[in-house]
Amino acid sequence: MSDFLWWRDGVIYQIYPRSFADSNGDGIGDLPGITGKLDYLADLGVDAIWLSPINPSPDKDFGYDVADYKGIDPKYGKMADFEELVRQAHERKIRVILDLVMNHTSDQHPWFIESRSSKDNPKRDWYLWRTSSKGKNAPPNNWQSIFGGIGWTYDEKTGEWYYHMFVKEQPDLNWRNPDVRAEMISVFRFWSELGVDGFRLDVFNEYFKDDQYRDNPKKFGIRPFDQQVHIYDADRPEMMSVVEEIRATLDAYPERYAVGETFLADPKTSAKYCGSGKLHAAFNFAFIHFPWKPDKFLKFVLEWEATLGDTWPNYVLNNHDTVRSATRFHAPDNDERMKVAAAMLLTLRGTPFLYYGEEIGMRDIPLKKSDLQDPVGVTYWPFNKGRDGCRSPMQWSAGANAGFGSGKPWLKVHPNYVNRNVEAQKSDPRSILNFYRKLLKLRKNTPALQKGMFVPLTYDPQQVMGYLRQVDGQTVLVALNFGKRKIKLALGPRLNDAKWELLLSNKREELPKIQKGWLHLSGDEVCILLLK
Ligand code: TEU
Ligand code: CA
Repeated sequence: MSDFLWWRDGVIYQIYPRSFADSNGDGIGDLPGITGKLDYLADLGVDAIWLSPINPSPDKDFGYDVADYKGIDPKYGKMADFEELVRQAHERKIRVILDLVMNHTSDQHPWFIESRSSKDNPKRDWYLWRTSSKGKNAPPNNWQSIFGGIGWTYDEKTGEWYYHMFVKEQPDLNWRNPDVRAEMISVFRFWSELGVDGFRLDVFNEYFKDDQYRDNPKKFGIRPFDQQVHIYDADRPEMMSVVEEIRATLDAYPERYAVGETFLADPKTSAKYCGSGKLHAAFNFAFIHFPWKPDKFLKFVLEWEATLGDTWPNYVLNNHDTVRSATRFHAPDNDERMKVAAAMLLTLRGTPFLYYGEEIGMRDIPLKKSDLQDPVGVTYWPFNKGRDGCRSPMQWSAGANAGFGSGKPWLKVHPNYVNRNVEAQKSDPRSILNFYRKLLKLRKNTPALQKGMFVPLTYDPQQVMGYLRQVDGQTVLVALNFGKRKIKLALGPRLNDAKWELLLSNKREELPKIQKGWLHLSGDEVCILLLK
């Protein structure tokens, strides 16, 4: 297709670099490891990879505490390794997206080390320093850290508090300082010059906080963080002009892309930051919170489509902060349910984001307290076990360490790797991996599945979801049975006499029974049909 636009029509695959492939046996995934797997990714059929942060980081939040925005952490490789990764990815028509964490830095960033050194240091104003009327005995206001405890840390040396939405080793930057802003914009240019195609903006709508530092109003909630309405510590109006500046910066290069991670957001909030002159896309994480019930998904799709207007949607079932979908949906080991989930994600109108291992149906690793690495788990255990579960090493083979690398991995491998791994699934025509490959290929070759409008059909909200995708005279029907039992999907009178061709199913090789406007599906079945 001549008008193919990679971030709109393609599929984006998130890699958690620590856990993808370890080339030098130190137990930590790295850039040469990723480069070595590009053929695998090309064969899978993805159009772009998004790398969770690879900048130098003391890893208090595993890369989301950055100590140098223009460098590569030596544990992941050298700048030359990154350039080689970009070159080889581009050779395979795979775009590269970097994760920029600009709400906060590491407390080991030279800027913060300077900033905390004295009140009159030129970098003092680069962070959010405040005094409190109660001195060291009480923080300047009621803002909380989402990772637990109050959002302020008292600094003995200068007798002031600094603010951090996340752990205390992640001080928030002062985006009102023009030097901070200019420095951050230069980061976009730096990586764009190196050929980076897109950016994922970590908690971008959190960059500004209330300039008067007012207390958040109270509401009912379990954790102290949830007992507040976050009107003064997020989504401040000043953000809009930064969004515009980011877009203008990227538009100086061809086909660059920015997707924002909207913090604490409903669809409306995510949508307002997107569109022409603003971000290309912003995440909404609704899908991550739903049980395996079609009505929830369909209702959200309709709301998201309506809210976005002419902004292109995106859909996410998994990322590095969330229990994996196969675990969340209590998917049986045969993977048929996860094939239905895959078909939904890859046939809705919008950019699908896959998370490494999703394509082989990886599950969360079971965690003991002694396994914990993530600060969220450390704080909230056992009420919340944190995010280590979904970050375990990619399962490449049944060999040592699941083929991840020769050294002991930084996080344990899921014991199911013996059977659930890339190598085993490659040679099994019925595997979930091969189903993903077929889906991605079908999507690539079917304009209606990429660009087509989304037309929901009547549905049984408890079990089945059906919709059409239509563009330029091509109509594709997607029928998804979320249940274990066989069921009929009503196609409606307009499609009563339609003739169909089977494009893809996980349960059959020939057309399903279609009678008097009813399509018959077996349990856990996906059917994708082309209108003749
Ligand atoms: O996430 C922001 C965010 O909302 C999550 O941290 C969420 O609060 C958490 O997962 C609940 O358990 C982004 C990154 O995706 C995350 O990995 C970072 O830890 C965080 O920002 C700070 O940079
Ligand atoms: Ca390594």
